[in-house]
Amino acid sequence: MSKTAAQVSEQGSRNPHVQQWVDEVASHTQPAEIHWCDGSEEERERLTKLAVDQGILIPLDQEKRPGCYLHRSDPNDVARVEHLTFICSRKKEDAGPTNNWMDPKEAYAKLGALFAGSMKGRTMYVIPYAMGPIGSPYAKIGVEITDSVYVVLNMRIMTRMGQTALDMLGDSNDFNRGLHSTLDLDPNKRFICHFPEDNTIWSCGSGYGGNVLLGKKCLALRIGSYLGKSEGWFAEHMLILGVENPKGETTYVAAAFPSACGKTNFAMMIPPKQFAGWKIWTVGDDISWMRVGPDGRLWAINPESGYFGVAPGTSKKSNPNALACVEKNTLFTNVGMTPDGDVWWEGMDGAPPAELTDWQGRPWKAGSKEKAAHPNSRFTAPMRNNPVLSPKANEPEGVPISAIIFGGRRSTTVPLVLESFNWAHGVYLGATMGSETTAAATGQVGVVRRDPMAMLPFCGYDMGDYFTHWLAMQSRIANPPRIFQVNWFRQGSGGEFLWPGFGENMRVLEWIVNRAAGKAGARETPLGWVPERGQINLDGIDVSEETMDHLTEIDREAWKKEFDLQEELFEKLQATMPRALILQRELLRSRL
Ligand code: GTP
Ligand code: SPV
Ligand code: MN
Repeated sequence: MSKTAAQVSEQGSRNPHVQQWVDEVASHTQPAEIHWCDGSEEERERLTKLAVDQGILIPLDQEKRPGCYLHRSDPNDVARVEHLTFICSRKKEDAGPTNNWMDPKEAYAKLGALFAGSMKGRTMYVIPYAMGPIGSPYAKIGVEITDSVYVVLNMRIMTRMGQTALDMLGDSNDFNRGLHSTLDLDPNKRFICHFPEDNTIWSCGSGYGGNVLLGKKCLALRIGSYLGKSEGWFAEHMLILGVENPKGETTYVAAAFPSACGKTNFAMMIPPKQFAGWKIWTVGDDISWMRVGPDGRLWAINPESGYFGVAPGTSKKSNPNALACVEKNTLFTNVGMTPDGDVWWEGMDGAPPAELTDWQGRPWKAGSKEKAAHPNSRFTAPMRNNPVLSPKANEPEGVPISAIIFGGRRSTTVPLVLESFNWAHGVYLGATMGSETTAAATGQVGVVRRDPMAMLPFCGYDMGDYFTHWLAMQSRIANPPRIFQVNWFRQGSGGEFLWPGFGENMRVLEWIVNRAAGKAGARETPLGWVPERGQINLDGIDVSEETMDHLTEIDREAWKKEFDLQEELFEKLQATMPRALILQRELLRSRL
């Protein structure tokens, strides 16, 4: 462990490009030592012990939760920071009006000054990783340099990390260069910068997941979407699941819901007992990379290998498979801890324990007004723990997608489910999607904002150009998936959810896969096709046909207001908004 930086570095990667870059970064950040991550079990054990010794990880009861640890982040560093996230394209227009932009020269200078000497006395970790199954023609390689052992241990779960990724890279110079330094967690020195033209990410001043696990939102979505545009594919904030029917036929679906709006839950749901013989298989819970296959269909891979999931609300009732995922080898961030070394969060089964340690390490008592777990507390769990992991999750070619679903969190206006009239209309539905903000990003929670295709915080280039890309792909997809919109979050007058959600979403999904197979009836409305009365199986749930009518109703007055709210997005993006979407808007106006 006490070798000099140069010695250790020499034994590391033989890839000359990685080597040269690591040397450059080391001479700039001046770490005490350099550790090349090999991804081995021995390495995990050693680094975990180190993290425990340094107080970065707290061991949980190893009998109850083998291999599980708790991490408490700095209370000012618990979510993504959209206002400190920048797209540093050479031209400002290329970032577009929905992204923060910084001149790349300025960004390199500003962050370069913060990185100078920032790893003095610390270990610099070099993490080679693959996004996508090893050997997949669609996978991409990244190398993240970080001074955080927490990042290393999380990346080990979330990506295929270590020697295997270096082997896949070979001598190529085609890899993402990601640099992260924790600094002193001063929010004034927190910047998440993306340089799409350089395939580079620089992140400093944070230790929170989405800001620092650079393979995830930074590479797989922001840089990925930019690459997707130039190379002709999609990088999307979508879960991927397989729905198996009682005949054993599996249909694959991809769904984009904004952060903390139900992707993990939907991706691993258990169908209700009325759906005997139906099964859901998880391919991915957050990100989908999709390409056109030789058969003219859209094929999707999940670039990740773990789940960085929202803890609060996860229970035996809502998501038993997620609970199974976190039984072992899981890192918990900012949840509560019970006196016997287990975890707890709001919305878990049963009554809260009388006493706890809260997410900030303070004593907490049942009945306290403060939350024991932070609303954006998370678990990092390996996907192999998932009892319903799809047998295709590691398939290099991915799975063929038959339906794409867009969904937001809307307490009013937006119906439970509808199907678009065609591809361009489906793109319009995704593009104009609104959703109430959540705790996944810092800022006000619960305000409706436009979140096109759940990609507002994650599109690495101009959003109007992104819509153009979606429209242009149609001509390349001979057998396109059908496009749907859903809303699980409509509320009644007392603020209660009208739709039971979670596993019961299977009832809506059944209609969707049947429609995608051309097998279910529908009624035309100004917004799209909706299920006819009786088309959604309501056996065994307490949802009356009247509530169902309300859930699928289209209130023209509310929709006129919604139509005006969408105008803001069209105005903001007027420079590049594709004509086809302006036409869709005109068509909707006339239908309304
Ligand atoms: P990210 O990891 O942030 O991208 O989020 P996600 O989309 O995977 O969100 P997740 O599935 O973790 O859901 C987050 C929140 O939505 C939790 O509080 C859930 O309880 C709630 N939720 C999920 N599905 C449903 C549903 O069908 N109905 C209702 N009412 N709430 C739901
Ligand atoms: C999200 O916020 O959409 C997440 C969590 O999936 S993070 O990785 O922090 O972005
Ligand atoms: Mn997400």
